[in-house]
Amino acid sequence: MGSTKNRLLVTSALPYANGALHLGHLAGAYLPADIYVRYKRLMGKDVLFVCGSDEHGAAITIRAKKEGISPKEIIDKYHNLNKDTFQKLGISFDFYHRTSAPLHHETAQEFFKKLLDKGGEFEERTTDQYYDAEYNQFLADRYIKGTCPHCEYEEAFGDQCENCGRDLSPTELIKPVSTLSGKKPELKSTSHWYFRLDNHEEWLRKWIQEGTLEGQAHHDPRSWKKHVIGQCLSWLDSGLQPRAITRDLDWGIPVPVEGASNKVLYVWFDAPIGYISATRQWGIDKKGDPDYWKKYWQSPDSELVHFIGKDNIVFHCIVFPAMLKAHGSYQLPVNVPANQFLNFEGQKFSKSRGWGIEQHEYLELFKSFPNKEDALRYALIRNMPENRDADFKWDDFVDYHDKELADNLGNYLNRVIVLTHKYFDGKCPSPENMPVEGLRSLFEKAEEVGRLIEKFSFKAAIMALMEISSFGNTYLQDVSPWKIFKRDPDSPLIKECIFLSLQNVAILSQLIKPFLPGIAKKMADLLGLPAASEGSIADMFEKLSSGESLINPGHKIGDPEILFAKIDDRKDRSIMDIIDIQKEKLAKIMEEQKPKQPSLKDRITYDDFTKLDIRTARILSAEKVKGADKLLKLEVDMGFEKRTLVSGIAKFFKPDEIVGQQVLVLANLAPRKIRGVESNGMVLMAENEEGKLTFVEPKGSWDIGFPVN
Ligand code: B3M
Ligand code: ZN
Repeated sequence: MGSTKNRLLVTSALPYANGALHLGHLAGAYLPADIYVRYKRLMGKDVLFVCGSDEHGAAITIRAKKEGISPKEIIDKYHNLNKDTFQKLGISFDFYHRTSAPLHHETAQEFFKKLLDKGGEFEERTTDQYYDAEYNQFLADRYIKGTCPHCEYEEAFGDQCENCGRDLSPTELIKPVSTLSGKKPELKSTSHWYFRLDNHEEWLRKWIQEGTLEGQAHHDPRSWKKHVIGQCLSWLDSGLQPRAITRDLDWGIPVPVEGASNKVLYVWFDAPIGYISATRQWGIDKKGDPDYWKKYWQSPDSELVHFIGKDNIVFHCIVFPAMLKAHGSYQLPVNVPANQFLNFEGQKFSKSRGWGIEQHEYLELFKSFPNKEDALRYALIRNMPENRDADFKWDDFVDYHDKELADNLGNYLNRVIVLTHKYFDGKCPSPENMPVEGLRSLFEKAEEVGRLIEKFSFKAAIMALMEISSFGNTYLQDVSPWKIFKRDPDSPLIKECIFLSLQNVAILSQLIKPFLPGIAKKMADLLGLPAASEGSIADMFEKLSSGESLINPGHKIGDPEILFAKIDDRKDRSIMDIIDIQKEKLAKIMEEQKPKQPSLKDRITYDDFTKLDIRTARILSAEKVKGADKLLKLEVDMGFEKRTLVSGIAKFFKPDEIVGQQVLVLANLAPRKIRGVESNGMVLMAENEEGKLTFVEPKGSWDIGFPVN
């Protein structure tokens, strides 16, 4: 099962150390990676799992400036918080590094130098960039805000509009403003190094589409998720461009070139190299060998897998592989099983709106809940956004725990343990004949869970595992040893049934290890089996495939114990109360968001409505009305004639921006003079709570002069 390579290096996206992580992050890039590495370790593989804090980038400096503290204070705080929280949630990194570490700076600079010295990979370009004269500095894309040219969102950043999600470049923004001084930035020329990504397009396409590299098979492209390949191909189809990999900033890794003072490596150039420096540091600290990392990065005997969220696909599937290939000594990832996003109760996580829950908050809130880590892990795996966005709901969280973990798994385990005590004094009975067929069928079911994990289908894998438990419950019910006992207490059927049931719970106690490590430990204790150890799932498969049992006759198991106390319990509401408070909090936020009940105008009849003659039209030209800062004088084409209208929209639209705009015009409004201009009709606008206006227009391009009924 799985690949034949000896070593496996797994990475999870390096979180920015400027904030806490929420449950969506956990479900996206950390939990799936943890399941995978735990499984691989239990299969006896040499696995290294690295991650760490991404501590550069403009977002960190902006936050520091806003809070009036140093970037160092920010990164220290969040590095420690995130590292500690991951550990509490059982994310089993072998090493959690940070990109502010000296070894990382050195590694990233060496990488840059290597590509620079090689020639042909970089080019220097001089371009005009926004500069804040008051602060004497060039502005990183994130430092510039303005109106998005696509959706008119006024708070768009210079690199991306968070409203419509489109990538932007700062010069595309309408009304750009520096977030430092609040003033309009000026354009000034500066030079930067660009990575010639365009030179890598051809092999990247083959590598992604066919899984080949330099004519050799590299990986099976069918093992990659469709949405990952789709995103990569759409990038490749639109043509790769050289990308600037340096910035004018004072926070980051200095560009290792004489005379390049005040320039640092772009955060997305250095961050993925963070995976390499983490491996280097681990090798030094844990193996005492400064070259140990090469076994994972530079040996064909090792495989690399990156776990990330879908917003990082391009960097991990196109840019970083191109960097690694350009360098020449590195292995490329064999898979990048990116997840989609997790929403929270139907909306995006949003810290500013208080919508969602952060990982450390969850742990704090539920500190009195003994199963909190595994209950959360289960809920997130059960509903993992593997191929499409998913939604976390508190009601599901309770149901998954109570109806699946407690009613199915917990109940099954309890029944088997109780029956073993009842009929065999807590010892595994010895069946008269080895139930070979029964064991084989259990083996097949167990193998299926492993196969699904190998395919990164963690949700299906945990459901297959729960199926094994349901199957066990049904089998117990079908045989009903308690009924047989009444007729014939010495029946060999009872021994066989309890023997097989014990094998089945032993299988479950092994297979659950990668998913719910805390519960796995409790199950192993209850069954008197050793806790997780490297290779123990491989040993299990080995035994099952040769028809051996996992629990041998005579083996003594522990006393029955309730593994999962239900959350939604009528007597003990302690955990349910916490959830209810969370739900109430959300309901309040929803209430505040609702548009306030408008006071509607008096009712009119249909005849009244038909008196309005509303027509489709198009703006031909627009100009400011002298002496009135709110008004624009518009020339509109009504199809059958041209009209002049005066409209109070100057605060929201520049005259030349709206030429060609489709509009609806109330055409039979009596003409009136406004500031000396006769207005002959009215353009219909929608207005929001803050008084912001937007045009109302027919969908798509529409003929003009036609009525709206
Ligand atoms: N820090 C971006 C993110 O959290 C980034 C990932 C870096 S992985 C090399 O979305
Ligand atoms: Zn936008």
